[in-house]
Amino acid sequence: MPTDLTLYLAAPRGFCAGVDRAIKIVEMAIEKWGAPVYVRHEIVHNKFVVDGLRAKGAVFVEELDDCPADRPVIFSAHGVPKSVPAEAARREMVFVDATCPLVSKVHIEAERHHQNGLQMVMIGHAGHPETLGTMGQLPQGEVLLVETVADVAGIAPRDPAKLAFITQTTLSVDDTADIVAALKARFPAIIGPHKEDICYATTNRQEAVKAIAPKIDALLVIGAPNSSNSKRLVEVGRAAGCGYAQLVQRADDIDWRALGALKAVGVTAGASAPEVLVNEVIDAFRARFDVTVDLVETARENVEFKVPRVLREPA
Ligand code: 0CH
Ligand code: SF4
Repeated sequence: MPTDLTLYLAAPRGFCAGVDRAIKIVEMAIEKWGAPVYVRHEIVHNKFVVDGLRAKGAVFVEELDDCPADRPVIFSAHGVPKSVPAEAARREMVFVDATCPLVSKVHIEAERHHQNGLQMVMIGHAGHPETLGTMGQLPQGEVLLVETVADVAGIAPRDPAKLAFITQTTLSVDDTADIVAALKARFPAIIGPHKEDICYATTNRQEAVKAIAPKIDALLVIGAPNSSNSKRLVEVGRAAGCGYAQLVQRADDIDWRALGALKAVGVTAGASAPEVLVNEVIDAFRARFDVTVDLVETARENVEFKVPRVLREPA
């Protein structure tokens, strides 16, 4: 006789508007120009998505240098340094930028502050493609990176009175608030967005995790190990008191022994994780428990982004 288990399913979870658009861009580019279409970096950080597009004719590379000049190339949702489209134009390549419009908005913010003579502080993760892309909008030395509250004490701006901050879009809302507070304490004149640049999707997914955390014995976040927003959901779950919170790429990754005897489990998915993997995880629980699914919806999303015009026009 299987034991009863309540599975709290967070909503919103999974694909955001930027991911949806980026995947559509690759699919439409293959339809328009035929295979192969090159993609610089994983279009979004999910192996399942990448493998699916590869099967349709996408070729994933890390650098533009790895693409032949006579095939179209797409830039990933995370954004690229300015040097990348510049180089593609120099090589006379056909390129489509799948950078999420909410990441591009941060690029524009950085540019505007720079034109107003301000040096930038970026709150983000070193080496992450979005951080590299956003910092790469401005000349070297114009963007100082901070990852933690402790980093704030270590930066040496040219003129502390002429500073602005920007952030990665997929950070922890609470950790970022602490870093912003530290920046404002050390540099009272610093200018920034109203709160930070964390996007609606990141914010909503974290809120939904906070809502289910008090009800559950364990939290599973479906997402990839290189997915910033997915990893943040695990941290948010732990910070909200969930003793066991794990990132899993799909059902096969679930460590049933570590989960132990459960009465209630929480399931969510990062912005780059497809719903088919959520269903796979739910089915894996159904195979072991008598599951009741309880949807906990903390927000409704209706954001949609159009694909670039070049893909809406006939070939
Ligand atoms: O969360 P990150 O930025 O690592 O990226 P992802 O997992 O591919 O999710 C989509 C977000 C893309 C840029 O904001
Ligand atoms: Fe855009 Fe936010 Fe999705 Fe990133 S997580 S692609 S910024 S909507």
